[in-house]
Amino acid sequence: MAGQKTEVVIMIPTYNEAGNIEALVREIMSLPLEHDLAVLVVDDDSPDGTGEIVARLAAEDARIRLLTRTEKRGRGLAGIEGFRQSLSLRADYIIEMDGDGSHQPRYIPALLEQAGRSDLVIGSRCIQGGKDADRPFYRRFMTFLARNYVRCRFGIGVRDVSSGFRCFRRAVLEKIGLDGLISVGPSVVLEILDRAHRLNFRITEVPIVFLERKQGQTKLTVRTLVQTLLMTFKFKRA
Ligand SMILES: Nc1nc2c(ncn2[C@@H]2O[C@H](COP(=O)(O)OP(=O)(O)O)[C@@H](O)[C@H]2O)c(=O)[nH]1
Ligand SMILES: [Mg+2]
Repeated sequence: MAGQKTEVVIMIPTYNEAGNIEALVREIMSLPLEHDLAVLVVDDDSPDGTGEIVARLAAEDARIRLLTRTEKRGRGLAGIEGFRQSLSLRADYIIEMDGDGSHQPRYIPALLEQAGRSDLVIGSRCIQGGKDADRPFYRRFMTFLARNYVRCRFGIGVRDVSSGFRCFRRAVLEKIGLDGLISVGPSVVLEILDRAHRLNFRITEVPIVFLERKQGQTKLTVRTLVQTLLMTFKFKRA
């Protein structure tokens, strides 16, 4: 990945996304961008064959990479390893996004554009122009409570604290200390935001319309949501 252009790595953690990943990766690779783009899929050895699909795509295009994890599974562990690898790929900007079709590649240019003016840009469902998927009332209510709880707990002005569609300047991931993160699961999204906020990085939001996942099932149950919130008590506040 040599050259003068800005290097962007799109990091996608996956578990059982065989029905979604190929279309997503192809759409990302066809974006008209000035930057040098690489896609890194971090798959936890999904039983549905997600890894095999990505390996096939990677064989066709050197800008597509697969990192297969076979140790302990988890959205958090996968994301942390993916960020580490992204840094070693010399990325200037690292974008994380879900592999289920909820996060649309068409917002990547807007995230990158805004990243010229701030350190961490969040794709936000909660600002003007943003929208969440049409979900059942109880699910939206849970999200509403969780989000506001986290905003109070962290004392943070960011609205969409739980968004996993975000663009980091390299320096953010270098300074937050990936090795010290304790999240195994989805709480990693909150833990990284908390650290970036406490290190006084400039955090801004750009609107995104979040779609319902295309195929397959969410791994987020009410139990995971509660576990995620409880994890915030364990984050190191040093
Ligand atoms: N590598 C890895 N990815 C995961 C794991 N759990 C979830 N993901 C991925 O993280 C993203 C978000 O997960 P999802 O189940 O859609 O959660 P939701 O969007 O909050 O309902 C998707 O791309 C998942 O495939 C995991 O244990 N390991
Ligand atoms: Mg999802």
